Amino acid sequence: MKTIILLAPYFVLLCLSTCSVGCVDIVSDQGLEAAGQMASTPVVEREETYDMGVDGVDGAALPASDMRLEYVDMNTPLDSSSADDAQVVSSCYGSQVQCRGECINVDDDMRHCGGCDQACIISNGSGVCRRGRCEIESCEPRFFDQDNNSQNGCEYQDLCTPDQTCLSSCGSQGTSRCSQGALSCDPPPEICNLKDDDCDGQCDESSPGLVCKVGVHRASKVFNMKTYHAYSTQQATLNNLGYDIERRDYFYLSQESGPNAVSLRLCQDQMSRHFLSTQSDCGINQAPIETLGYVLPEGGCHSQPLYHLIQPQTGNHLYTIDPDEVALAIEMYSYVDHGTLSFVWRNP
Ligand SMILES: [Ca+2]
Ligand SMILES: [Ca+2]
Repeated sequence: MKTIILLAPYFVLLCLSTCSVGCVDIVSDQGLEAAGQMASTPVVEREETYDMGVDGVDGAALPASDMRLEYVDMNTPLDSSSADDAQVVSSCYGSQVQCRGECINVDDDMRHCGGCDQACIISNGSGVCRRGRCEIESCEPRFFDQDNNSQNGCEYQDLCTPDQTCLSSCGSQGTSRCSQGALSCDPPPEICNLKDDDCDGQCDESSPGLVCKVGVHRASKVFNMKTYHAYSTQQATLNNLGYDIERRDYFYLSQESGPNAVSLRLCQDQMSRHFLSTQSDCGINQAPIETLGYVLPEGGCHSQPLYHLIQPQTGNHLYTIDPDEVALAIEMYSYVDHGTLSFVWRNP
């Protein structure tokens, strides 16, 4: 079975006899083309299912010599404007199709993208018709296409507000940033404050243009066959007190104060022995020789203990960051452990 259209001779004859205005001659090929170009002129008078070789359903099938057969796409509604516009009978060339009386390349036409009357419109943005598909060209400010679906256009609206104060992942005060509608908090640059500001896991780390810590030299001298120690950030201070540098930059102090930080001072007792103290009067009601820097009595900021030992016979004060040296001083040189003075840093 094949669906075909029968053009009854009586309609042809009617046309032939009355053609003047608004009617075309469809007997000739030229007439068919003209019919296709006139959207309002009906080409099909009636249609029916025709079984070749058998009389019509109503028994009034006409001889082949008396009828005109026209095959059309039955998926296209005959009474719709687009169907009229996209008739098989067309004068358009190549891949163009006829839409509303115009020959259109539906591959790149914004009004007829991929087919007649399929306008390329992108919600909250602008589109472009490529190869018959309507694609997103750009989104309006603060709108984004997050699901890569052009059907719903730029569906996501960015409600994020940039350049606002926010809390970074390491607790510092950062600045809000918006990326594709997502809010994030950029940490600030590192500064000297005994905290990790840039969230890199390092506290007051040195970088070009930033030095937060100062090295403390360990010096010693021998007097009456006995060894004494002193500590200072200034080699000149130690030399003036009669000491020689034993370990340069043995440990580090912060140059800037911060939460829970206290000053570390170089002091001297009545017997001219030198020691370190976090007290402003050195704990002996004496003014310190100098303030060296800042330490953390409770630790933090990747600091480590500064151990304090005293040799009872000489009264020498020994400070070390090495637990092995603590054990050696006690075992070999009879030092007495005075615990942890405070917390300092091994590296700048
Ligand atoms: Ca840091
Ligand atoms: Ca810092």
